[in-house]
Amino acid sequence: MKQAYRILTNFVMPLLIISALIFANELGVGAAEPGTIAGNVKVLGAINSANVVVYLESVGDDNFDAPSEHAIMDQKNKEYIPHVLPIVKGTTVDFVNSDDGIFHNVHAYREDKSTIFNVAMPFAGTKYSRKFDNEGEVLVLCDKHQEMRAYIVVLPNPYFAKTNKYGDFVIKNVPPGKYTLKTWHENRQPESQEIVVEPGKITKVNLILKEKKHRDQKRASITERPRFHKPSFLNFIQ
Ligand SMILES: [Cu+2]
Repeated sequence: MKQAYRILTNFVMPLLIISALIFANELGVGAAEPGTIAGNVKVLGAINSANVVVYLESVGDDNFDAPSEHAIMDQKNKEYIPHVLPIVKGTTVDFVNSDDGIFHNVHAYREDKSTIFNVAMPFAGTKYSRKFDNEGEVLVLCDKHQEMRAYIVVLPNPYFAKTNKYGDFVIKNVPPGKYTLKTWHENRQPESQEIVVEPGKITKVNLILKEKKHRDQKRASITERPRFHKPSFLNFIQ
């Protein structure tokens, strides 16, 4: 009897506890509660502090499924809406023409000014879907209307936010850990900050994006309108 008890306490019980822990881990029980990153980015010298993309440079191995839901880039009143569209890599964007009787196109460029694609959007209701797998900034123009300009910012993970006009942003459900938080803005140098996210807590971040200086000219030239437009529409270039 004594020996049976010893087997139970020394062998069976620990085994049961270990199996229970493995099971709990698989269920996500005991996984650290996520945290929140909230703060403000001031864009000095700009009309307002909107359209700053705030994101985490890397989270784990950055291996995240893209959302099945498509993002939308609308062409309305000769404007791209939204002006800045942050997405996680692998997301499909639906480009839509909502302008009755206006012939638009969507001309998308890589950061090196080479064309990613150039498609005609001849009438209201035209839709073109495109998946973005490569991280980085995509400049979106319309060859017909100089004022039409937008940016798609393709990010490594889903932990990002876009500032409102006051510069406020919130990134929710962030796994606890140490990260490098970075900014993207269409004509400001990126800023970065090392941060720590703790379970169930809010990490506060305040950043300032300074005005462009002459040494920022290189960056400015990237966002200039490229001058080598292909004149023909309806050509789908990979
Ligand atoms: Cu247009």
